[in-house]
Amino acid sequence: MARIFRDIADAVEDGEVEEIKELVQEALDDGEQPQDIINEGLLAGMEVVGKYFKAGEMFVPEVLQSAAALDAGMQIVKPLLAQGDVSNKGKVVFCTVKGDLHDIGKKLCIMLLEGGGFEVIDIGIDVPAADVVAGVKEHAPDILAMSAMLTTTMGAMGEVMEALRAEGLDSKVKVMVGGAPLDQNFAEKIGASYSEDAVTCVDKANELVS
Ligand code: B12
Repeated sequence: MARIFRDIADAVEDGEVEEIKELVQEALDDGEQPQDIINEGLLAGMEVVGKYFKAGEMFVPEVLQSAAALDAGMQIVKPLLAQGDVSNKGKVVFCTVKGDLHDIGKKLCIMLLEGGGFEVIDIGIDVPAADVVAGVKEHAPDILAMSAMLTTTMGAMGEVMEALRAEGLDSKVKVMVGGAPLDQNFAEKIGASYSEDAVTCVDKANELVS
């Protein structure tokens, strides 16, 4: 791995917000691609954080600091990703479901969807089914995208699907779900589409609007 990517990953791990900004800028000045900076630097660092968190060697405040550093880096590459395609392929309403506060993956998906020409309305984290339905009514999106990172919050996606059916909205909006504990099987069971990461999320969104 290039030195600069390793430095970015280390800075995410250490939650160094200011250092991240300088390093990401340096990488861009050196001609590195935004996608590589995200995957090989920012997310590689977050992966290490995830391992420490799981092992009980890092705690919530430190993980949040790393998340803030990751976000600071993403903000710098974001405008470059959005430059690629200015066409409007469709509208997406995106949320993290009720009970779940994780939003880093959601933000990354949104960045790449916007870069891929979609208009995205982020209705937040910890969003109850009734508010998701209200968001769909208000914005009339082509796609509703939902994220869940906890096995205990996956079920909330099924509740949203039921609420959409009850309101007769299921035939009007395509639903796409994702997040680490999910898989294709789960998505099929609740009647939604699934993709596993931010890159395939854009492919799936393209497929759903075509
Ligand atoms: C950061 C983090 C936190 C932060 C969140 C900060 C934030 N603003 O998001 C904080 C510290 C708040 C946190 C809290 C908790 N967390 Co946490 N957290 C993580 C951690 C370390 C990283 C997640 C992350 O951001 N990854 C980076 C992003 C880019 O990846 P991603 O989220 O997976 O998203 C990608 C894909 O999943 C996909 N995707 C995501 N959403 C969607 C949506 C669609 C539509 C599509 C198509 C794709 C898609 O694309 C994304 C980009 O490629 C993970 C560990 C891990 N390895 O995942 C644990 C983890 C998710 N957390 C966990 C737990 C247990 C908790 C807590 C319960 C801990 C506690 N005891 O308090 C709380 C719960 C709080 C709550 N109610 O939500 C567990 C979940 C276990 C489980 N299976 O249920 C994990 C797996 C850690 C572990 N191994 O124990 N956490």
